[in-house]
This record gives sequence, structure tokens and C-alpha cells, in this order.
Amino acid sequence: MKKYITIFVWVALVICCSTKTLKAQYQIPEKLGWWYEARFGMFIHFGSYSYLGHGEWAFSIENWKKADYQEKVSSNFNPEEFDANEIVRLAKDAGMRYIVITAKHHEGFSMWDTKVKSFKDVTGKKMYNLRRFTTFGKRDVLMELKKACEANDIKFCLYYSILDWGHSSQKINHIDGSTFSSMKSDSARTAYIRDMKAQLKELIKRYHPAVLWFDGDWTRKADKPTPEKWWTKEDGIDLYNYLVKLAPDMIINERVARSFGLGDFECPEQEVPETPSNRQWETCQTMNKSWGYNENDHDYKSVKILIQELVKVVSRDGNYLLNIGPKGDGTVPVQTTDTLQKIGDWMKIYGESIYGTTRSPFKTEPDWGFYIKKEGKLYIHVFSWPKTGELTIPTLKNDIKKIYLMADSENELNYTVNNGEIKISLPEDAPNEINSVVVIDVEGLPEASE
Ligand code: FHN
Repeated sequence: MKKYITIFVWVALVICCSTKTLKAQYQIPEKLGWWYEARFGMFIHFGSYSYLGHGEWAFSIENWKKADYQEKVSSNFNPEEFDANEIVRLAKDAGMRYIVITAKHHEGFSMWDTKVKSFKDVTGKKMYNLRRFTTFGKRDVLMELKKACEANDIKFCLYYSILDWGHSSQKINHIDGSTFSSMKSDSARTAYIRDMKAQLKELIKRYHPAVLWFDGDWTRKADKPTPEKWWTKEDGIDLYNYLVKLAPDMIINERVARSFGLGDFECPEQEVPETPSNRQWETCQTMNKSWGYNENDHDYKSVKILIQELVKVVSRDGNYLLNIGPKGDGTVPVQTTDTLQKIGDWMKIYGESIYGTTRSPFKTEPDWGFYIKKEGKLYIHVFSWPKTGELTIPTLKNDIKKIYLMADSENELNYTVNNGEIKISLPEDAPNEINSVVVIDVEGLPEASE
């Protein structure tokens, strides 16, 4: 008998530990409140690489010499058709509530009129930025976008690359791909970090970004900097502390030095973590395969894939940052605007099942969709509509008030509650071919029965 009890206990332990155990719901720091509720944002990769139209890594992948790239690509960048109001309208209509735009990407071209002297072109004679290095003139595209965001209740945020292939302190590292840039010397490193902080202070004082989104922090756990591994965890901690002194309410991602638990949120990229994290997170995704405009990349993901990925991310308690790559003239590719329009069509009906929500209350995920919850509501996102006319979900501890289709809230659906299951009778046809939402109105925050 004892043997059977032992086996039973062992089996029970295996089963309970084999489901995706939810980590305890974490506390959201107050300054992240708006960000956590927003759930859905627009990423914009826009820089002199947009003029070339081969993506934002062209300088590296095409092995450009710095002088050639700056003369043939950057100096010709002329985004005269850039229309901040149109871009913000696209974001708003798509249901996006914040915008992160590249202020400086890896090639080091600054999108604003930086006064930090070391950010010059390869000759050392001209400042390497949109205002001073091109014929574009006096317009400040970051300020234009900031103003358009403010006029439309969208949060304005900036991306900044820590590594900088254009800066005299570094050279691009094709060999040791693990770090992508090599630092000339220890004194060059100290000077670069000083000047990078000066640039960041400029960005904060001028644009007051709601989020500073760092990238290009590739490093191993190098405790002592080396020419190839010149950015360390300590540097990341120091950078974070420097920034929060300048702007205490500004949100900063973990890529001040990733994988050390730094920053205010984790940012996996082009993937959805299998299990919820132990702190807030955001994943970023391209619409095609490129971040910066790539004239040869027509491989756009379907609207269905993007909407269903947004839902999956939110069901696992993440934010979704979907990217656009405007062309060199500043216009947005037609496939991008078309995709945003279609996402917006879905969000106009179902957006409330995304905004201000949190992860699924259940330990496991069904194979036909995802659960998302908020106070008083369980949103059942059904990707594959049941042919049986009935949807079965686990019971909740909460009292059920009513069950209905989000797209038809006037007509209540019949349901039964038995043996740990809620069975909901559904109409034959799905209200939405990509993702229909069934809503259960409950008392309080939805809680799984077990
Ligand atoms: O190298 C960058 C890349 O160009 C792009 O900016 C993405 C988006 O976050 N981040 C890095 C690749 O992981």
C-alpha cells in the first residue's frame, strides 16, 4: 500500500510541476502604470540607412567603409516627406498607445542636432547628424513626432544604440561577432561613455521621452572591460542610475546591459516567451523581416499572425512593440499602412480586451486561443471557432454575471457549470475570422478554480 501512495504522490508532483506554473503576479512600479496598461506600441526604425533601403545593418552587412557610407548614404538622406501627423494617425488608428523612434542607431547617425562635439563624421570636420550633415535643413523630425504624439495622447519614446560604429572611439567588429564594436583604448572608452551620457542628457532635456529604449549593449559578463567587451554590467547600472536622476519618471528597458535584471522591463525580441516572466516585459516584432526600410523585403507577416501574436503576448502579460520602417523620403510603405489599417479594424471592436488587461488566470493555455483578464472581465480569445457550437473552459472561483460575444454584447449566451467546466453555447459562425472574443462578466478579478 505504502508503495502505491508513494507512486501516487510522485505522479501528482510531476503533473502539477509539468504545467506552465504562473509566477506570482508581480507588482508594477507606479511609473510603469501607463506603459503596462497601454500593452501595444509602435517601433520606428528611421535613419540615414532608410535612404539606402537595405535595412539598418547595411553598413555592417555590406562592409561599407565609414567614409563611403557617410558620403554616399548619410549625406543624401533627405526625409522631406516625413509627416509626423500621418505617422501618429496610423499608430493611433491601429490602436497603438506609444511610439519608440530611433534617435541614434548602430551606425551613429544622430537624428537630432546634437552639440556633443565628438559625434562627428569620419573626417572630424562635420557633426554627423541630420541637421548638420545633410541638406535636409532645420526641421527637427523628432520634435515633430513628439508634438504629434502629444496632440494625440500617444507617449513619445526614444531608441538609442550604446555601440556606435560611426564614433571615433570605436570600429566595427566583423570578426568577433559577439560584441560588434571594438573600443580603441581605455581612455577612448571613458571619453565615449562621458559623451554618450551628454547626448542622452540632450535627448532627455529636449524631448522628455517617456521611455528610453537602449540597444547595442552586446557584452558578455565582462566584469573588467576589454577592447572587444568594453561595456559591462557596472556600466549598465551606472547608466541607469545616471538617467533616473535626470528623469525619475522615465522608463528604461533592460538593455542598459541585458540579462542582468537591470532596467524597468525585459525585452525579448521577435519571440514570445513560453512562460510569463517574473517581471513586466515587452517583445518587439517586425512586420516583414526588416527593422529599417528594406526595398527588397516584401515578406510581410499576415494581419492574422500579428493580431494573434499581440493576443498571445498580452495573455502572457507582455507588451507588444510592432515596428515600421519608413522609406528614406519619410513616407511609410503601402504594405505597412495597409497592415496597420487592418489591425486597427480589429482593435476598434476588440481593443478593450487588450488595454489595461493582465495575464490569463489559468495555469495552462487551450489550443484554440488565449485568455486575458481584467477587473470584472474574462476575455476568451477564440482563434479556432468550435464546430460543435460549444466552448468548454475551466471554472472560475468568481460568480458569473453574464456571458456574451464582445461583438454582440446585447445577446447573452447560454452556459452550464459542471464538474469543473463552463460549457458555453456559441453561434455557428465566428464573429471574426482572425480572433473572436467571448466575454464572461464576473465579480472581481477572474480567478481560476484551481
Ligand atoms: O541590431 C538591432 C537591430 O538593428 C534592431 O534595432 C533590433 C530591434 O530591437 N535590435 C537589435 C537586434 O537585436
